[in-house]
Amino acid sequence: MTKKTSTIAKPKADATAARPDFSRAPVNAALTPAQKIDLYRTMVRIRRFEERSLRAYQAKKIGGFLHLYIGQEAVAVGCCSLMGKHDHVITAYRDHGHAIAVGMELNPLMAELYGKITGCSKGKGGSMHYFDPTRNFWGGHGIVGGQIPLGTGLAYALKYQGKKGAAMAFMGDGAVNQGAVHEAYNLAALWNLPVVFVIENNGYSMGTSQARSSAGELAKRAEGYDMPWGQCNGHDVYEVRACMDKYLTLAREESRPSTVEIDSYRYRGHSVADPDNTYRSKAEVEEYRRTKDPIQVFEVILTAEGVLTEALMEKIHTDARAEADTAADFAEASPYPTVEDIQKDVYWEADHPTERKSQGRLFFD
Ligand SMILES: Cc1ncc(C[n+]2csc(CCOP(=O)(O)OP(=O)(O)O)c2C)c(N)n1
Ligand SMILES: [Mg+2]
Repeated sequence: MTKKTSTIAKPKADATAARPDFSRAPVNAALTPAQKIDLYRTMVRIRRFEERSLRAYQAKKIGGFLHLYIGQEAVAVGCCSLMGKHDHVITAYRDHGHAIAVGMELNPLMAELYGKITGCSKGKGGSMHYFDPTRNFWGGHGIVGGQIPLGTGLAYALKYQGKKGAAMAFMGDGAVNQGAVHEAYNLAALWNLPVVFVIENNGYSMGTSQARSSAGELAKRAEGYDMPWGQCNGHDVYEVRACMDKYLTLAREESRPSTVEIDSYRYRGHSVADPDNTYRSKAEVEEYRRTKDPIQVFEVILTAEGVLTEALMEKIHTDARAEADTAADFAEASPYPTVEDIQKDVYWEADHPTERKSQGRLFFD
């Protein structure tokens, strides 16, 4: 194997600029050095996985959609790192970061992108439909805002079953304009459900900026439903954790819903097939990369804390690259689903014909 030169971007002047210090928030002060490195490693693994998947897409190994999360890693990692046994996560189609942050392995994730039977959804879901019920991860949904009523249902189940947990229902800034989101807000508030609605505000819904599509403060709409709400910067994983801890505790301890808007940015196009230069400038993207990249920001913080060294940083990136390459090899070597597999896992009734009680036709001929 050829030796790769390091591609770690050295922290630039602006990434090191003074920021509010969230390291002392109780939820961060309680972290061990190893746990802090784990947060950093998970962000790096997400990025390396996605960079590798982009190369596979460009090599025509992956079909369909591929919505990259690059630039937003601190949001999923910060939120999911707070999960307890009874906490649940549901999100939209930009789901790779959340899947890795809840602990899913890279092999079945990459295989899913390749449409292989070894994928986490047996190759039938693709990029937008990662699932892992064993890790309380409920997808991966393609209909904008469609996951929000489902996430509210996860919270309803927790309350119904008397479990002390919270559901985190993630959505983009574009999704807050969907009617279903408001129906979900209403029921969550009316029934005091333990859900945190997380708006990942990356500034754009496809090619439409927030300024061109949405009136007012997005999180503030929660006020109309008497729900508490908050906002935070999603470029600093410590800040995400400090903010989300408050609202998750409210959900778990008092069964109160809330809305949290997390400011973020995506560096890539809406999906890899979309042109990216028609609605924002290269300078804008570059400015975010230079000043707010979540991985670089955390590198600066952990280096100042004496937790991260240059050598360890290098090793984490090298290992993550190798892990992503291994996942691509695994996906390549895996078989496709067979024709017989196509109609499996679609309807419970079709997979359990002897127990079926419903009438009618399940599939078209
Ligand atoms: C109901 C519905 N309308 C339109 C679309 C097409 N569509 C896919 S993604 C998207 C933009 C959503 O933007 P946002 O919620 O900000 O999420 P982001 O892509 O930024 O993560 C649109 C309009 C869809 N998938 N579902
Ligand atoms: Mg958006």
